[in-house]
Amino acid sequence: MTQTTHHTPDTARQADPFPVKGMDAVVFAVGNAKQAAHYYSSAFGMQLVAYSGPENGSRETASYVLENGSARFVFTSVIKPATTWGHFLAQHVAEHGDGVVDLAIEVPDARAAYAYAVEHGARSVAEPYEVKDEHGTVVLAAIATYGETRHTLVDRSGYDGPYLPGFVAAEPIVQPPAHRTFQAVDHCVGNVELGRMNEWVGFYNKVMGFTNMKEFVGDDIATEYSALMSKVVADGTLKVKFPINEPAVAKKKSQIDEYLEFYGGAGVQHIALNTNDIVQTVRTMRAAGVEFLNTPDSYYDTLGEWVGDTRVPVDTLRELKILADRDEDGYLLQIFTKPVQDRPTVFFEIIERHGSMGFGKGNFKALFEAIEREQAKRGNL
Ligand code: TYF
Ligand code: FE
Repeated sequence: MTQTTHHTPDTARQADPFPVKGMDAVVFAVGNAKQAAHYYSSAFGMQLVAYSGPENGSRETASYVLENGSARFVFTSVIKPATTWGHFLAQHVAEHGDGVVDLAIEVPDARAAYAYAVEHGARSVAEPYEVKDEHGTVVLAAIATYGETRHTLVDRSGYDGPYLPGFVAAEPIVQPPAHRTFQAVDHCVGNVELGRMNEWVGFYNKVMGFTNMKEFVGDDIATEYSALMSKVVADGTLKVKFPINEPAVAKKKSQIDEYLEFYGGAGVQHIALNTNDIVQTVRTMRAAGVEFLNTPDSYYDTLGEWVGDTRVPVDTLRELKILADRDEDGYLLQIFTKPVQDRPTVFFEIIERHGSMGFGKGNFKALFEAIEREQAKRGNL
């Protein structure tokens, strides 16, 4: 199957060694998927679209599939002492708490993608296999990435059901908000152990042919205030973007060390979600009880001087604690939630892009200081 986009001529696409269509799903292993599905519906404004559990033949796990535009999250819990996949999920929750087990990527050919990845050094987690039901066939394969995280490679071109064969369609849990809170996954960030960032960047370079984006946090910023180093890899069309962070030895205890300690190793740190109206999204999510990081007034006192005009007046950014950044391509507006579970591990970012393909470099100081204030409250600074 061929696919064309406005950005990529057919010849370039054919030359792409590892073509991807985009993120397929972010799959979470959680202690209570039924309640997680409610939180992501009522607080994040997502819609339940599919379900798999004991009522339809899944004996050991219950899974809830939530969508918002093209963003798809899957929450899975184990419902009894289990074997194989169920055992892995139960162990994952016991070890890491609620967290991401799979950053699934949609590809035009899962067999070809898997073969390329394994040939280039990926560790196989699942050889290509087919699952089918009355809605059609999906081809799946999986490779390991950092920590206990995996990338399932999904070819769903032969399938027209609600998520995967074995899942049944489901209705929204609550009335969706009047304003759609977000519509796509922008990027998925991994935290890895001290000194291993370049190794994992190299992994994505080799295994998926991903290239490095220009934005990074180097030693200079790291020792000055961020206590982390970061590089971003992306596929040729920029539909899949994976920043990788490692702790830096700095003046303060790194937020990445705090994550690694409480998660029990490397794993997914944050998922960024695209919105067209961050003001409405933040109002909706705050009203539903989602907690965002605070930003001091001093940030807004000087913001206008360097960021210039944005769609949203500075006073509104100040009211809602939204950050802004500008580069040569345009600007972006962004905000970060506090961790969404008791462990100081996984959190979310809401991002509204206007031309900029960056990650908010201009905000790193304000952002990392806000994270450090939260770390200090937890006694981890
Ligand atoms: O994804 C990014 O790079 C931005 C900035 O611990 C960032 O969202 C980087 C590291 C971090 C929190 C945010
Ligand atoms: Fe981010």
